Amino acid sequence: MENAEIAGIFDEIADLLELRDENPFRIRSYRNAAQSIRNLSDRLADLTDQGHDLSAIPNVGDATAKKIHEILETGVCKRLESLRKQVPPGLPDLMRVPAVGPRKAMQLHRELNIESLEELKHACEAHKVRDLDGMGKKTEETILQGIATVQSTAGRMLYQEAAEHLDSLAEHLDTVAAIDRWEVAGSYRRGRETIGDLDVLVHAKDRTKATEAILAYNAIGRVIGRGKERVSVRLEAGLQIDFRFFDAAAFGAAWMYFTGSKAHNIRVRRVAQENKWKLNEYGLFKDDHRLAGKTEKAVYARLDMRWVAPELREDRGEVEAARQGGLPRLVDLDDVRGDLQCHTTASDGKHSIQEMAQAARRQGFDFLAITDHSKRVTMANGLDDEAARKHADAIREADADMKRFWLMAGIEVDILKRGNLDLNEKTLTAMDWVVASVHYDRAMGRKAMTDRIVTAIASGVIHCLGHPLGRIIGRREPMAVDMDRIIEACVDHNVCLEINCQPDRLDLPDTFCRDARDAGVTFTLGTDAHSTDGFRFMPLGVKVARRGWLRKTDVLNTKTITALKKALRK
Ligand code: DGT
Ligand code: CA
Ligand code: CA
Ligand code: ZN
Repeated sequence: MENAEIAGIFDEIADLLELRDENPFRIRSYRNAAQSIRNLSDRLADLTDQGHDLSAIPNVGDATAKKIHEILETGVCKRLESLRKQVPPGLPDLMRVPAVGPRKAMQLHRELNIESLEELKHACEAHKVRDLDGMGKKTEETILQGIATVQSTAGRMLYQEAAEHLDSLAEHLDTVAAIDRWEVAGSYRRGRETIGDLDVLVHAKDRTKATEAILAYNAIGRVIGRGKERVSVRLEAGLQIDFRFFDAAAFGAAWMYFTGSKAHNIRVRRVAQENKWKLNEYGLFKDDHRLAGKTEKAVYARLDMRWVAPELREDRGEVEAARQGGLPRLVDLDDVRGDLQCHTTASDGKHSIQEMAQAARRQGFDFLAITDHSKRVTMANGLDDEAARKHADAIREADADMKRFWLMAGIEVDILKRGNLDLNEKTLTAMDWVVASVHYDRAMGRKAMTDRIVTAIASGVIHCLGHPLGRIIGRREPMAVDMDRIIEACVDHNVCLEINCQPDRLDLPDTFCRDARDAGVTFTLGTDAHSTDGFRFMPLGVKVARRGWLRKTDVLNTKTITALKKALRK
């Protein structure tokens, strides 16, 4: 069982407790535990096997540790099972809709007998919801929008969660002697933010033996289909995995075909057709003669194309670029020298300045910006002017102790309702690094929200706009803004756009990165780490950057300390 599933159990317990209107502190503690577990870089199952004390994990007390052991041993949590019986089954689903909290969910159930997202959708469309106490036309519209958000990711999994499942699967596959080679393809290889299913290609001399070995994997819940060419399974956690067998002579063509995207494939196939050739998952063919197929490179090359990085294979102009030698040289994880957003115990982080700095250094970073919240974010214990300045002093003191490393005194300052900033100018100009973000009062029109953000960008005291669209994948819609105006303002005032690396944010999303890049915007990568484990999300941000066609020069984090200092003086 993976950490994400265990975290999911605690989140569900919290949801159910909320529906039952129980002690808010207890609810909070389950949520915090879920969050900590998601951020953990070690698998709970491994920690347990190695005899570690789980209650040493932040936000995991003795009672929670006991539940984790129970879940790992039995696969279920009794507390959850009994809570489930006390609440109508569809209600937790309703609560996944952004505008629907526990109180509204109960009310919808009580007064309209609604038990599922579908029923809620129908009720909204039939305008039955607007007449309920405390709701109205606006609520109804917001709920409908929220249902669309939830449904757009229904049946899909966050990239990071799929990555954890794949890591465990990889350990298993690597021990199977019958498998000569295996590779992952599909949306996962292209680095999409959510994954429908995993596609795995296998080369094995003895396919029967390989199939037996694959099916012995202990996280499999159900075998969906099994044949000579293919095995499909569903993990207990719900993720489907399609394994397909190919010979070495076709492996490259197959990898290309199943990496997709479908739209990319169709375009490449057209290039083949221009030559009266045929391209499929077995190779590139002239009549029955295979021209290429062993490697992707060979297939692309035979088509007179450069090899296209998987992240670009979305039919956004990459095929033309590959034919004309116009593909960008994409930024790489190895180019990244530091992290420009993280939190410490000064606001809502779990570790101290020193602990975060040491962890960043272990990660191989040369610099780290500590960017705790400002006071408006009361839930996170945000800092006021005085506290922010003192914190900056403490950061610089810690920095003085670290050789060849720059610990940057920074802040994540809140952008208030009218675009003014939550801390005064004197505080902000004294910082090495200022990220500005919207966290509250998100419900305003597109024009007003754009004005608000542009005002902050034009303040002359911020370096970077944090998580620009404020979306949470599958849970919260991106804010409605005029991205063109924001991009223009960023260029005019030399302000960066952040790519936030949190698995459920990945914000700015890839599709916007390219426009901003073309306009001349510089980007930053921020893991937004809230604990020392959080730095490991950097690769996710890099994937987004690559999908957005960004080069090394487009990303501020790739600079050396000296070059970064120079850039900031400008
Ligand atoms: P997902 O699983 O929804 O996150 O997205 P993908 O892209 O992994 O899609 P999936 O698993 O249905 O198929 C994997 C790849 O196989 C897909 O990206 C392209 C290729 N493929 C699947 N069906 C077709 C097809 O009908 N035509 C072409 N040209 N390619 C296909
Ligand atoms: Ca797939
Ligand atoms: Ca598939
Ligand atoms: Zn933030």
